[in-house]
Amino acid sequence: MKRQICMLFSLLLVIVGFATAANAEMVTLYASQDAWVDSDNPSSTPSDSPFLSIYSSSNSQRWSYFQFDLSSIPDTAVISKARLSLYGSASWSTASDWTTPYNRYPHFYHVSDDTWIDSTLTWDNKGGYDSLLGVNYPGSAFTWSNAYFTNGGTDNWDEGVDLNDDLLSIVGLIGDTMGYSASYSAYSEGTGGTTNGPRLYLEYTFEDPGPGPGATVPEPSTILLLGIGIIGLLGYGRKVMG
Ligand SMILES: [Ca+2]
Ligand SMILES: [Ca+2]
Ligand SMILES: [Ca+2]
Repeated sequence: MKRQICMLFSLLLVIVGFATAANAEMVTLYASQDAWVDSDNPSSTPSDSPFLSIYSSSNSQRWSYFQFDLSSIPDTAVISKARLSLYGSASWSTASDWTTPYNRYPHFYHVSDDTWIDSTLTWDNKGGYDSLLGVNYPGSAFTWSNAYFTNGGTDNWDEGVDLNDDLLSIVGLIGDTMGYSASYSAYSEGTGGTTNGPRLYLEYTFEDPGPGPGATVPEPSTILLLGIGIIGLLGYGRKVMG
């Protein structure tokens, strides 16, 4: 009897594990528009062909804006993972300080105002930003690098709002370089398109995350459930065979 209960419990864990793992949908979205703005030329729209620019020094700033069309994702989806991926390279005025500090890397923030248009966006007419979504840690070689949204998901992003208005706007900037200059260039949607252009990788489920942090079942616990279940079944099988 004890063995049968054990086996039933193990089977249940396997089923729950598989169900949770199979639930996530993955999508790749390409930027529908992007643009950068320059504090040194506050009323003009710099060309983003081929590159977008994010730059900071003691007396000037460049910010890059991105927009993604979320209409393909159901309004009731719960985003479980998100990362903004860019193809570009970074440089800093002092090479020996490339690895630190954290502030010197491009930070990506959520922008509530979706009404901007990349052909007319300027430093003077740009909108503000609210929560930090993630930080990108690019190297000096031209390659892909990612800004993983906080905690792998969207703890700082009320995705319900953006899934309803169907647009996610993001700005990338380097807020504080502690007296050095820091620069990041990346392919724009206009030049890179679906080959090297900005993209957003999203993973979503339809689970209610429930109250409090960590209520969504994270991947490691799914694997753990599966693992415990399979070990339980193997153990039972061995006992029966022996
Ligand atoms: Ca553009
Ligand atoms: Ca929005
Ligand atoms: Ca929608």
